[in-house]
Amino acid sequence: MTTDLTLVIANKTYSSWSLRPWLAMTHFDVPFDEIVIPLYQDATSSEIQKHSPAGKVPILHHGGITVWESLAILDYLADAFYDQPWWPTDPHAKAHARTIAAEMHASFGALRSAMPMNLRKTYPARKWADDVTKDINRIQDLWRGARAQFGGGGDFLFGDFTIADAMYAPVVTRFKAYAIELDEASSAYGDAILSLPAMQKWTAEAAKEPWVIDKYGPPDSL
Ligand SMILES: N[C@@H](CCC(=O)N[C@@H](CS)C(=O)NCC(=O)O)C(=O)O
Repeated sequence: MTTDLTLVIANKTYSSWSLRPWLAMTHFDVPFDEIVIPLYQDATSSEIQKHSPAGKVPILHHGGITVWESLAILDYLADAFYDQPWWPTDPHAKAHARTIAAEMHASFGALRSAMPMNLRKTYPARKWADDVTKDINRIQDLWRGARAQFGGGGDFLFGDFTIADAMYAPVVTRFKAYAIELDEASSAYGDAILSLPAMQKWTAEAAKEPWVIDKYGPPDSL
């Protein structure tokens, strides 16, 4: 397919930041071409630099416009394809959705470095350092709070799927892979994310990838 939108991403198995815009674009049926640049290869950095001097994926090209940073890409898409409900419409819900999406973008470093996303591996339950436990608890508080206040009509943080869900989807996969025990509302929310057809498509495509990053260990199936 050739479209005027190209999303540059990294391996679906490992690239949590790439998942965010890919998931929302696929969920909202926005047609796009994708370029996958595998991480930790000799040419990774030079290949990414061809698309953005910031040197990180995801990167979106739309005609002559280039956007990088996952949250900026999602916000750009919400403006460009305004006929789709990328954000909640109610102003209070939208303000909250933007806030918790930004919190995800800016925070949870302890959790992200302790639990790299790896869609082809599961790990036994273990005790986590205090800063990781703090992140796990904060995220569940955010999910429970959004669901209780704004989630009424659907399975997602603000009822229907929005950018806020796209931002937290990689965390859902981490909680599953690392056997994190969740409260009931967070567990149900995680199931809703994992059941999304777009999420299942990404996971199925990850399973077929040829690359293995040694430092993250062999896939479970090998
Ligand atoms: N804040 C950035 C983070 C992007 C990021 O860290 N991407 C990783 C892949 S998940 C990357 O491009 N790594 C390649 C490198 O650092 O060479 C965003 O939200 O897009």
